[in-house]
Amino acid sequence: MRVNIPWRDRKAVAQLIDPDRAGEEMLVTAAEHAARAGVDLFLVGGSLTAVSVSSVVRRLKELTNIPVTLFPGDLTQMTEEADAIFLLSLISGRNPELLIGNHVIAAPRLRHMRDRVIPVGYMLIDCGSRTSVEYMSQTSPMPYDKHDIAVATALAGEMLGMKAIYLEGGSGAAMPVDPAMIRAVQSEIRIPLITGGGLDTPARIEEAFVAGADMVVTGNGCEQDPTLIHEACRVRDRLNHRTVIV
Ligand code: 1GP
Repeated sequence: MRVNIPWRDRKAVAQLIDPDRAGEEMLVTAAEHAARAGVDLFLVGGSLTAVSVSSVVRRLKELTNIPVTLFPGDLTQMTEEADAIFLLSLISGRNPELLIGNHVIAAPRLRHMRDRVIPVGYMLIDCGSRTSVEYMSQTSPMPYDKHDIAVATALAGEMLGMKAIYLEGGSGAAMPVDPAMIRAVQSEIRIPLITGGGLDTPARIEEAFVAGADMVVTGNGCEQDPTLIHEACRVRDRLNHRTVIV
């Protein structure tokens, strides 16, 4: 099954499942809500996992028809069970392992699923709290208000062949990526723009979409309040169906 990244004519909602918090009850609840809400995509992955990502992906696929994309925090999270895999290059950082080293190690295993690999330029933005991604990647996040650096980095990612740019505030971020940064990046790149981290209210999700995000990712917020995913999908639908009367 091929997963299309939503392009700029249609906004999408992705729900992040942290494998370490994905017990049976949580997965059943998340799957039920996501299916009813009309979630476009599950992302599965985390900065550090102690459980089998394969079994989480398999269970989600048993429970719903929603496509599951891997969002691997490290090489141990690679599995062929997923419909697609975000091959993340941490282009905001200067850790060579996360720019090419891990990709070389993963490539022989990914060779058989290369049609399902989506290269993503992953940019970590400082959103007010020290995040697991920052520590685990041993990279500095990009300053919150340096929009010009974000634009230049995203453009470089696009020119290097990335199929999407992900502006990441970090899971549980105090505040989401600045909508002004989303707007600045979106207006310059031609590939889809994904953002996540701290999108835990419908208002924050709407702001990210309106600023130009093609796909929003929400994780913690849905774990704490399963109704958030319904609100997120309603915001998406309203914006997707909005017609401009001239
Ligand atoms: C993290 O962007 C995702 O990679 C989701 O973040 O858990 O804060 O929603 P939250």
